[in-house]
Amino acid sequence: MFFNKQKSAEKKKLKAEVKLEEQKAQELSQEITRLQKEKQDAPGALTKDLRSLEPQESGFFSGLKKGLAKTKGIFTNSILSLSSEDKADEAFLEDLEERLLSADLGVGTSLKILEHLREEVGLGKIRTQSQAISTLKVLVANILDLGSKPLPVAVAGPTVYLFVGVNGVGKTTSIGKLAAQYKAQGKKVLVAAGDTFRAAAIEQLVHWCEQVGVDCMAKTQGSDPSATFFEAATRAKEGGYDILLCDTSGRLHNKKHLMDELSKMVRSLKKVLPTAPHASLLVLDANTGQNAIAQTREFSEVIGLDGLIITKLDGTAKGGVIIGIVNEFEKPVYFVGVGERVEDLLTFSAQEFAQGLLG
Ligand SMILES: Nc1nc2c(ncn2[C@@H]2O[C@H](COP(=O)(O)OP(=O)(O)OP(=O)(O)O)[C@@H](O)[C@H]2O)c(=O)[nH]1
Ligand SMILES: [Mg+2]
Repeated sequence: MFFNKQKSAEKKKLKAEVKLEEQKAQELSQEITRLQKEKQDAPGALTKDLRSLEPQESGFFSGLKKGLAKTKGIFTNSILSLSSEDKADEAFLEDLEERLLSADLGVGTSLKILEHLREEVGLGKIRTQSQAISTLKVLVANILDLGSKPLPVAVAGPTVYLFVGVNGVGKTTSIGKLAAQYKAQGKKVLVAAGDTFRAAAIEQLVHWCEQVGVDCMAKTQGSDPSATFFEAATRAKEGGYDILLCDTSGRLHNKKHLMDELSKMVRSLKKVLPTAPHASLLVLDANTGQNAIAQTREFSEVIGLDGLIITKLDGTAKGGVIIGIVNEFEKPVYFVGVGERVEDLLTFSAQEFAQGLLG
């Protein structure tokens, strides 16, 4: 009897492992397609039409659903369609832990969750697998709520947001999407092109601003981004703008001189608007995995981050990285990117995210 039980637990575990491997293979092939597409798009990226600007059907929930589809895949199959009869035994908890690690929550966060679940199982508060999943949902929502607070706004004058992050994470695209949202709310928006390294970067931002219909403050390639921000802040203040969104060039978090440049940009904004930037937002690509932790730490040390934007959730099964980062840094996530279209930037909600992932 005992051996039969053990055998069936082993079988179950093996099956779950096979499923996980299949999931990983699928993910890899999708990543290859994505990289091929990015390469194809690169030269013409600036002229790429913002198909997105045409009104689309997808609302908030379908957006989140689409964005979380791949990560959710890790938890679906057996785990979210459990019968309330199934016992939350050790084999189940081990399987769950594997899945949390595959969704890239990170070792520390996965262990914290599992410790809590095991404790509740030990106390008899959790008996069945579906009870364990319900508790997991609450735990995830609670972690995501850590450090959550509203996006700061200026008491008077323009509100300034500074966007930072490593190369290619989606800073410029997120600014374009946000500019569209603020404009739709009737706000007067100015965007500053602080990525002066490449002419193409300035053109990309100008293109977004034209498509969205907001003003852009851009100087020539090679000019000092701090000077651009000084002029943009002056224009925002004198021109009665509500919002100033500042784009910066992608920089490696471990390159000291590039990181120091950010402090100079902040000082430059403060010369005109002493309380600016009202939020320094780190943009992270959800595909980055656990390296996002190192990026958050370094940027936080240099400019004291106020919050996070996590992009490209739609392209990854590793969306659980959000849970790991919030658990570690207790920084609010303000927006998530779920695609390339203008409406594919969603205001983050811990409850909805937990529900979308495990519901
Ligand atoms: N699928 C998907 N693609 C995204 C998302 N956000 C941005 N992208 C794409 O990612 C690529 C890079 O985006 P950018 O906005 O140029 O990134 P960046 O951080 O400004 O890059 P650098 O300025 O070079 O550092 C573009 O092809 C975007 O369309 C997202 O949420 N989902
Ligand atoms: Mg950019």
